[in-house]
Order: sequence, then C-alpha cells, then structure tokens
Amino acid sequence: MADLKEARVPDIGHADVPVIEVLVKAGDRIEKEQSLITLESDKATMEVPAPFAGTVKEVKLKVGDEVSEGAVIAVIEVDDEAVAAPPSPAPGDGRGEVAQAPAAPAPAPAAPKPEDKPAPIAGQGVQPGNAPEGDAAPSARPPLDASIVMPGDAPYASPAIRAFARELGVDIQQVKGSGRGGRIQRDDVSAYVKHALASGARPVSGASASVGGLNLLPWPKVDFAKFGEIEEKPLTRIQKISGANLARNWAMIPHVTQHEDADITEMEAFRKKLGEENKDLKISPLVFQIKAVVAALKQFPQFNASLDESGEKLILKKYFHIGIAVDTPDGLVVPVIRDCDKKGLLDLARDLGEISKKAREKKLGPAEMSGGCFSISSLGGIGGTYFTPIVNAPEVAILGVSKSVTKPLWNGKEFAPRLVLPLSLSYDHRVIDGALAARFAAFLANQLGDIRRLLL
Ligand code: CAO
Repeated sequence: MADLKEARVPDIGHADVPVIEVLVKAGDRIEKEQSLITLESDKATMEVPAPFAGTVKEVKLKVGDEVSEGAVIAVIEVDDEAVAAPPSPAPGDGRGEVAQAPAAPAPAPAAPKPEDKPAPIAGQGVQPGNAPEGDAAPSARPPLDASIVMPGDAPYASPAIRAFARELGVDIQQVKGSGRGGRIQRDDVSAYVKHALASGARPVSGASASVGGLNLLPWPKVDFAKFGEIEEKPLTRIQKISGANLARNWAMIPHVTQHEDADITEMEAFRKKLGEENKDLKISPLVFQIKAVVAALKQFPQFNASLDESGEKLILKKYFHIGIAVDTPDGLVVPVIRDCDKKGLLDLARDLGEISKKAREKKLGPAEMSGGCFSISSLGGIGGTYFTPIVNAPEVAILGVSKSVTKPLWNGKEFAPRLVLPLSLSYDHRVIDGALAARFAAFLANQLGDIRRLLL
C-alpha cells in the first residue's frame, strides 16, 4: 500500500530562507529529485529536490514563507518501490544548482528527530565550469555553502531554466533576469531568443559564443520625458540587423585602425578625364579605391581571409569580392561587387551605380550582400578626415575613406599643392599584425598615388 511521507527542507546552511517558487501542486505526479521549491538566500538560489517519487497530496509552503532545515514542504504519497529504495543523490550540472536529493525524512506526522532529519545537500562540484555531467555521487555531504554553489557574479537561474536555455542553445550568461534580484525566468530566455532571432544574431552557447561573459551593466533606464519634450521613433529593420552585427563585431574583434594619406592628384585628374569621356557613367573615386584594394589583397593575402568559427583556422580566399557600405534612408547596407579583379574601371563604375541604386530602392537580395572579402566605407562625399570603420565580420579588415583635401606637400625641393585622400584601415588584430597593416596601408596609398601602376 502507498505510504504518506513528508518532504522536508534539508540542511541548507542558512535559517529563514525565503521560498521564491513553489514548483509543484497537490495532485502532481513527481519523480524522485524533481524540484519542489526554490529558495533564495542573499547569496544563492537553490532548488530543493523531491527525496522520493510519488503523488503530491498537499503542499505545505507558499511563496514568501521563510524556511529553515526540517520545514515540511509537501506531503507525498510515495510509490511502493520508492519507500524501499535508498536515496541516490545526483550532482547538479551547472552553477547555482543543487541537485542532490536529501535522504528520506521521518514519516509524517512525527516531528523530526535528529536522526530523521534530511541529509544536507552537498555543495561541491558545482563551481563554474567544473560541474560533473555524470552521476557519481560524493559519499560525504557537508552542508551547502551557498557562496560556492552560486558565486556572486553567476546569473541566477534554476536548473530547469538552465536546462531550457541549454536546449535552445542559449548562453545563460547573456540573458538578463527580470525576476526578483535579477533571477532569470523562462520568459527571459524566450525573450532573449526572440530578440536574437529578430536581430539576426545567433543565440549560441559554447565555444563559438565566447563573447559571453562580458558581464556588461544593463542598459541605463532613463525617463527622458522628465527632462523635456521627446518623440519615440522605432529603429528600422535594417538598423536593427546592422546594429546587432556592428555590436557583435565591435565586441568580438580587437580593432586597430591604421591611418594613411594617399596623394591622389594624378588619379583625380585621370578620373575627371575618364568622366568626360563617359558622360553616361558616374566615375566615382571609389572605383579606383576598389582597384587599389584588389591589388593590395593580392599582395597581402592575409587581408583576403576569414577566421573560421572555431577561431583556429584562417580561410584564405582566391576570389576578390568587395563590399561597399551604402548609406540608405533606412540605414547602412553592404552590397558586394563580385570578381573585382576581373573588372575594369568602367565595369566597376557600372556595378557601383547599380548596387547603390538597388540599395536605396531596397531591392537588394541577400545574395547580393554576401560573400564579401573586404569592405570599403566611403564618407568622402560627405566630409571628415579620419574615422574608425568597424570590421565587417567574418572579414578581417575594412577601409574607411574620407574626403580628399588639397594640402601643401614637400616634394624634396618645395611645398606643392597636392590632393590628399585620408585612409583609415581597421583590422582584426587577431589575424593581422600592426606592421602588416602599415605595409598594406602604405601599399594602398602607393597604388592610388601611381595611376599607371593601378591600371596595370
Ligand atoms: N573625396 C572627395 N570627394 C569625394 C570622395 C572623396 N573621398 N568620394 C566621393 N567624392 C565625391 C564624388 O565624386 C561626388 O562628387 P560629384 O557629385 O562631383 O561627382 C560626391 O562626392 C558624392 O559622392 P557619393 O557619395 O554620392 O558617391 P560615391 O560614388 O563616392 O559613393 C556610396 C557611393 C554608395 C559609397 C555613397 O553614396 C555612400 O553611401 N556613402 C556612405 C557610406 C557610409 O555610410 N559609410 C559609413 C559606414 S559606417 O556607418
């Protein structure tokens, strides 16, 4: 015949710990070690597992109750075999988890005697990163040390929520908790995934998500209306997508920007001449920059490369597809001009005209924005001197171009007026050394400064 037993709070190392979740109700069928309640001390959250399988007859606690060792959580009609079976504690699999089952408590309704009290929960083996996956159980069970189980900087989340996050491939460190004391709830994980999908980012965990653990402060919450009149304007879809990509690239890539000047006096004279001969075509300075970049990529193949997902291999590309940042009313897009090494200045001018028009008319397809090897971001038509473009991952470098200005340059005998183009080369320092970047930038400036070489 089935037996009624009480599940009690084990030795948790603290007294008067608040119950923040009751995870079962009367009538629930529960498995041994299934979590019954969640407790939260000032240092830790911990779930108390069922000492035996059975059916919950009555729950004796509610959220907000403060409990100590021995408090009755629930009365459980215990399965026959569970009564006979010895407790088999199992280690948890993550931070903040307490997955060891307390030993069977004294039968109801007797008050707990010292020898009947639930066994303490072991706290070892659950520090960050060393949680065992198997089911080997420690024989001794020292009282729970909450600070070991739940280090202060680890996210608050129950084992069930951690399991849920793992199932979805979410790095729990990335999720902001909305529960009491920043506790992560199921809805927080779902909201994180929804946001990641909407923004084009991947809710990854594991090695490829090593950006996890930045431990950034939450975004400041400010009631701007308190300070004056405001208007709300939702971000466009493009802004959301490019914003998420830019944020990831800025956070994950160690950027360095190398500045250089190119004397483009001759190039500009040639460009004007070419424009007069081809009035139906806009010959942008950008087409010369694309040519120069292709020459530099051939000379320095490390720039025409991408790190693979593991970050341990460099993929060197034998093709030359160049991405061009285009400013549109809805935000920044980066269409790609393919096989730039096989195209002349006029072909490139035609392609550039087409992609910028398509970009501004929102007619670019995903295929036209993928496969780039290196990007150019030109603000030359607007102004400014130098800036720091953000590398367009998985590319390893990007060229920022600013507005050319006439400057006096020393030619060995005198100062002469020359048209100078400011270049800003940002690169991924994991892949490219500073010396190599300086050589690349100098080579680029030489190419732009020597029109004959560029046209070869
Ligand atoms: N120095 C001086 N003048 C320049 C120049 C430079 N480096 N680059 C272009 N110009 C001139 C052009 O020749 C053109 O002059 P004309 O009207 O006399 O022909 C004028 O500036 C305007 O050029 P443009 O910007 O319209 O065209 P473009 O071919 O040079 O560039 C494109 C095309 C698509 C790159 C550009 O329109 C664009 O969108 N740039 C912004 C890119 C951007 O936002 N980057 C930032 C990314 S990070 O947020």
